[in-house]
Amino acid sequence: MTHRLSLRTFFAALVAIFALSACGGGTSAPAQTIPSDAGIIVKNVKSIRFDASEYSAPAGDIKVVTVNEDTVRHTLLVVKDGVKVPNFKLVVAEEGAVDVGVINLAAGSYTVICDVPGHQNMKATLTVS
Ligand SMILES: [Cu+2]
Repeated sequence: MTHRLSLRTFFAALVAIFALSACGGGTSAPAQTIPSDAGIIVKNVKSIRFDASEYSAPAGDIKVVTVNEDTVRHTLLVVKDGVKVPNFKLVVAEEGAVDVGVINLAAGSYTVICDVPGHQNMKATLTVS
């Protein structure tokens, strides 16, 4: 009896979720938007590249925003002297997706990469000063 009720609750919740996502303003675009206090904005554009080869930001906590304007999944990692900055990875799974993360960087030269297999050409310089 309890099992049957919880199953019914589950399906009711599922229906509610579908109803909510269907009423999201008439488009299928994700709800996430680009924050106005972004430190750097990296756009993934067609085909399999970043929108710029160089980005820059002031040292300290940097709000990194990645936007997917491509049709495949992309990631964003920051590399210093060949070593990935730990615990920082942004993922934009599909077109229109936005991901945001804060990374604390000292002044220096970094590389922004996407680690999706086959995307090794996605590299840009990040100059922190
Ligand atoms: Cu990529």
